[in-house]
Amino acid sequence: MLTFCSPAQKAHAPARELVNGKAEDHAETPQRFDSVLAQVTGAVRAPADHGLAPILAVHAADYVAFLELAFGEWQAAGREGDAIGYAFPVRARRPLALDRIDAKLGQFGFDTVTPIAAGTWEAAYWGAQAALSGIAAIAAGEARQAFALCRPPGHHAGADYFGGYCYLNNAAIAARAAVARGLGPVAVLDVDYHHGNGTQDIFYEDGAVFFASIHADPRMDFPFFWGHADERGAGAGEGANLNLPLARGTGWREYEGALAKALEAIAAFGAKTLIVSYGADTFAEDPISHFALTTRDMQAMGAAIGALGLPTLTVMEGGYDVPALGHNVAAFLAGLESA
Ligand code: SP5
Ligand code: ZN
Repeated sequence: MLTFCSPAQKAHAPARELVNGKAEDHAETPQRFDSVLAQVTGAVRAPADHGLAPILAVHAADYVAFLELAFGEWQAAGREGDAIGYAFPVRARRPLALDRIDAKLGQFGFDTVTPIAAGTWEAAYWGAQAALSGIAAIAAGEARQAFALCRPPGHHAGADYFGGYCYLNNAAIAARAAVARGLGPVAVLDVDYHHGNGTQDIFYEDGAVFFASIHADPRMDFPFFWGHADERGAGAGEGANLNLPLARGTGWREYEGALAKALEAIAAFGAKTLIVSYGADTFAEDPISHFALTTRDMQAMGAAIGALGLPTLTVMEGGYDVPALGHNVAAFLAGLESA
């Protein structure tokens, strides 16, 4: 599988996340990148620089400027360590042009597990470029399938917010670029353990991109406030959003049924290009998640998705069992290629 990634993506290395009332070692580490890179087969290419325009086609300009400058402002405020907000506006208070870094961290972030560190912007930028390069390769007919080894992940980031270890929504940036290149209609299939709330929000009223997500029931798991089955899209996007929440403990037998429903809906939508937000945190041994898939199940998942026969870009999302991560990704990609 043709793979795109840049070593700059390892520049993001947040120390801790505040979760369950504790400061814990951050789960989304640079070692994840090495684990995956060690197992991919086929050519590995550095991403081309497509610039900010395709990022700004998804994300708000003030949000992107914030991301780029936040760590410097944090340091200028005399702070040590990574930037983390501590006060959040309840249900979108009126827009206020506040300058203080802590106000901006609250305005643009929605949790305390997503610090902005010294290399965050650089890593997120090059991850987005990797996804864009994958779409460029598919558009040019160089490859029918490609893999963007994005890190940090992207699917929890919305048009103007970060969270869930995500800053730029790589899958959404790739999807919008695919539409712009005439590769639509596009479907995004999100198989990370967590609901892809950012991707859902970005395309909620957009009929050009179908979003389907299979994830842990948000009544029990992050991100809680999105991912419920009754969220079906709105306006021009009504009916183009499909959430398939599953109970903790789900294994392949139940997962396979949900996957079949998602694939059927994507085919019915008439998608011509598929973007898969692939998270390996559905793995039984994942340290922060609660499904029960095996490495072999990852291959079956890939094969089922590959059977759609669509040009497909796989974008890396979560997966926190670092030693197993590369093997799970490789199994998924092998399944995808086998179809
Ligand atoms: C991309 C992605 O998979 N983001 C997941 C973000 C979920 N973060 C909050 C989950 C907290 C679970 N608690 C475990 C603490 C381990 N240090
Ligand atoms: Zn996840």
